[in-house]
Amino acid sequence: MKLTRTKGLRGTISIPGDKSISHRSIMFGSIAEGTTTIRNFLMGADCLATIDCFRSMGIAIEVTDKVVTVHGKGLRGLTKPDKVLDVGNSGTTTRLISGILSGQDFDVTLSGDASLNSRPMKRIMTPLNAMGADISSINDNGCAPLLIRGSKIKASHYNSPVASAQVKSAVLLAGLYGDGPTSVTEPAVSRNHTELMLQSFGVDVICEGKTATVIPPNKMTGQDIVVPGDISSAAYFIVAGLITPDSEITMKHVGINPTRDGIIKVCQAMGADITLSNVEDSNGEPTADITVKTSRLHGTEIGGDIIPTLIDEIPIIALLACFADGQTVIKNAEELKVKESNRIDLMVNNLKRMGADAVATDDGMIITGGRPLTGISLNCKYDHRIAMTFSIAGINADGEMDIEDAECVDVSYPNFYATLKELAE
Ligand code: SPQ
Repeated sequence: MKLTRTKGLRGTISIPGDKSISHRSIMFGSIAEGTTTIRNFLMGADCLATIDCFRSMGIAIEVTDKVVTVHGKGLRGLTKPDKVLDVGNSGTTTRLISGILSGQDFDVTLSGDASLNSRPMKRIMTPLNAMGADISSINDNGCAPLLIRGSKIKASHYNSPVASAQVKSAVLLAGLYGDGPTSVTEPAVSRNHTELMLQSFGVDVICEGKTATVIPPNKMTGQDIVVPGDISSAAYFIVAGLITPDSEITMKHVGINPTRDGIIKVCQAMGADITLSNVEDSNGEPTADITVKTSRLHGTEIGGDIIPTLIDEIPIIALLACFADGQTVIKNAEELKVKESNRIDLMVNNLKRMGADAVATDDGMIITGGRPLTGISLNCKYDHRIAMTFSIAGINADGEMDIEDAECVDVSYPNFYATLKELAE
């Protein structure tokens, strides 16, 4: 994909469904009784992998343009797949499904692409195995492929060393099959979609400060879900609207759950012209229309408890910082090293290649804004968030930006380039 400087991104767009919520809607619909309907489901490659996994375990899932319908079979209704479950590029699929599969009465093997199979899985194996699960790394390297042997799950409390919704969710989902309440305490609150959606499916989930507790239910009941627009996808157009001259973009019906809205707070702290309107509730998830206009920005410091609320937005925030006056310091973000790529290295190295003043630190980066950027040729290691970030960089740079593996945006935002083109016209 080749991109060159663009001016005046203008228009009103809808943002595809939230990836985290879409995954959970398929998983919980499958183990609930009755039908779950899902509107604005994200048809990205990661969520389609989750659908395929549950179809392989005997769940009928119909997909049309407008609605996905899951015919749930209850907590004990999954059946042994006759092949290895292919989790593709998706960490969420792998880690959440592992929690559910821990408590089944059959064995399963999970495997993904090269990036997925190099991401750390000990972080879920350790707490799940402590609950009585039997999960092993087939190559004995703490990564997928994983062999999960269905087991009896014991109620448990886990003090998680990382603020990770995937770790928290894996433990809580195994806890659905436990012999008593299971709780997780994290160092900072990570996204809470699992807790909110389990509650809407009728599960007793108690959230107190940094601890979430699940009480094993007798059953879960199918729901009608409308998935909010994904704030992590909106983030590319929030930043594009702020840094591209002569721009004004409105994004409709975007999720603004406080465990995900760190990007909005950071934009405000940097002096951005960003407004929220039409605030509504969608199955317990708050949503709003977000409008941004080209803005004069200044640097800021980002660290501590806000990090889990914007972890996937740090690549695009790093680009934003290149267009702000002064220094932006991002710290406590070491989790970026274990995403689809090492996002600290990939961002800093390539921003530097474009001419930016960017320095990698052990747990983040320091960026001093104001230097002009020039297009480069880039391989994103198939990381969708890196590809979208450098696409927005490319339309704000001199020369030509060439992204070799741009098709990886399909993981979370299949229409990304079409929407970018629409706004530029
Ligand atoms: O699913 P995957 O590949 O892990 O996706 C990412 C992303 O950038 O889309 C992370 F690479 O999002 C994670 C996010 O970083 C999705 C997620 C969830 O749905 O629970 C939680 C976060 O990960 P973690 O490790 O902090 O729990």
